[in-house]
Amino acid sequence: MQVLHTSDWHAGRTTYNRSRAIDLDDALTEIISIARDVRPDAIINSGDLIDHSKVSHTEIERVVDALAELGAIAPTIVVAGNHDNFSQMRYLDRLGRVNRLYFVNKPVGISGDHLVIPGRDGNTLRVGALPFVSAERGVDIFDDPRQWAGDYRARIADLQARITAGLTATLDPTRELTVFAAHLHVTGAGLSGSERARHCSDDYACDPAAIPPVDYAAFGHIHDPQDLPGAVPGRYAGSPIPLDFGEAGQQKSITLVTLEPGKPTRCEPIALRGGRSLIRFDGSLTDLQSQAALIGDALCLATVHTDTHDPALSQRVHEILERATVLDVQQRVAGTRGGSLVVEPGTVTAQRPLLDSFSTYLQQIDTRTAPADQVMALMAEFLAADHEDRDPCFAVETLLTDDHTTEAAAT
Ligand SMILES: [Mn+2]
Repeated sequence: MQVLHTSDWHAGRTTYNRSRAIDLDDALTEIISIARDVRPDAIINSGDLIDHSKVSHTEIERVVDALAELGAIAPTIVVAGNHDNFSQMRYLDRLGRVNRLYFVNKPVGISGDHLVIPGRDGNTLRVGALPFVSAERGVDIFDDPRQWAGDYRARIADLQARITAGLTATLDPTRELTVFAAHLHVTGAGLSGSERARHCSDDYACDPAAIPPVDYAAFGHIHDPQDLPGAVPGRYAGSPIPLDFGEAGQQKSITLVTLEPGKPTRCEPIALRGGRSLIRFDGSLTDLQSQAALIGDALCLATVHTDTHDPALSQRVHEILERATVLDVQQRVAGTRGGSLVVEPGTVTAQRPLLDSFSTYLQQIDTRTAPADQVMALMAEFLAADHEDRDPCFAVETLLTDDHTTEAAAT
């Protein structure tokens, strides 16, 4: 049997505020065309279909179109990642099953509930799956929430052991093959720096020895395509495009897996174009001129060294790189101290000074439509949410969703 494994599409992703939709479109077109050529028995997407909870409907529509095309080629299984909207997965699953699309937002395979995919060669695939389990929200997944005390590694190992037991019960190894699909960070995997930092910390690192001993383990979460650490045959399929500069230069791919009872699994990465490249240029204007053709239509961060201050530098860079998307231009004047005026994401460590500066700024400009303390509270929540890598949460939002008829009647 053959399985095509892709992952981490991150629809709705932006890089330096620029949409990556055309890059993802290109990659999805390529993935669909590979799937048409290969005609696999199953397709697995191991999570992070969308980048965040507020992705536009247009971007979700693109993802749905691509999945519908894949579903027409072979049954397609999507396992929820840490960036996905778990509730959305629930209703997508109901609609999707009509079109051979399975959206998994809770562990599958513990109690004989694995997915069964018949192969054209007469063999059958049993698929167990483990979506991303957040340390905060995963509580209801475990038998006894009172035992959930933060030992993530042990809990995930236990879940994987139970999925293994379920998957291998009554298995006929002469005609049945097993696949385990998951969105997890396994200790020893090579990070790109563009994965959501909080969900790739040691708190979230799982034991490679705990991966179920299946014929193929289809993993998502890490963006650089690579073999799984440990002894089980498996891959991180990786993201189909470089999502950020941490992934610049990585050869993106999709993995074609060939499975045959009693034989070792064959994993073959098929290279993807990967959309436009991400390039950091560092040199003089003359260097830039000579490299312009090479930079082409890339998304480019340019650091340009000049002898004297050039106020029109940014314009010159844009003219030289007319096909590229110039994200940022930094000028380094000879003899002056280099230093970035731009605050790079992740470099702000102390939030307090930023809030203090904002307070000073507010005092200077004053507020018109809301009291200053309310504006400060909103800003504090924005900064805290950014620092903790979560969506901001405002008490006032509950007014939009809660039932306030009683209060309304009273006033
Ligand atoms: Mn991801």
